[in-house]
Amino acid sequence: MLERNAVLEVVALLLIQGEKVLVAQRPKKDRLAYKWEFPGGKIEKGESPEDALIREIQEELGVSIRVLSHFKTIEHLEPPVPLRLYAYFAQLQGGNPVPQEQQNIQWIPFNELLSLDFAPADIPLAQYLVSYLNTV
Ligand code: 523
Repeated sequence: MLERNAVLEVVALLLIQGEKVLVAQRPKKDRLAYKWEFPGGKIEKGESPEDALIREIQEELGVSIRVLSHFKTIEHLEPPVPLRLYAYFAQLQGGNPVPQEQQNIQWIPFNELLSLDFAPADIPLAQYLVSYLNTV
């Protein structure tokens, strides 16, 4: 049970292939219906962020990943769901992501990323990512 005012700890995947990055659209019944996000989900009790990301991506996209490095932690502390979003670069271990929970996914070119209608916490993350990608 989430405590009042507790901050939800969430992980997000930054998966890059060529000049594209993978994004997912939240399902329609959701509070953030149709918003785009970097795939991931809640860290469970006792789980490391890396393990949470591996588990979430297997559940949501049916693929295993290797976590490479932490990129940024975004604090989006506004109600109704204050959250801390830990974003990691990772690579696929084989296979291609296939949505397991009826969500839409797409590989979007870096230069189109900021035109997506992102969930609030993912907006600054996308901005940091584009800035970073422009320097490498
Ligand atoms: N976000 C978010 N951005 C983002 C993710 C992965 C999650 O803003 N990139 C938010 C959306 C929800 C909360 O974090 O408010 C939890 O994400 P969710 O619902 O994808 O976590 P799951 O998959 O662990 O949740 P269940 O479907 O309930 O298991």
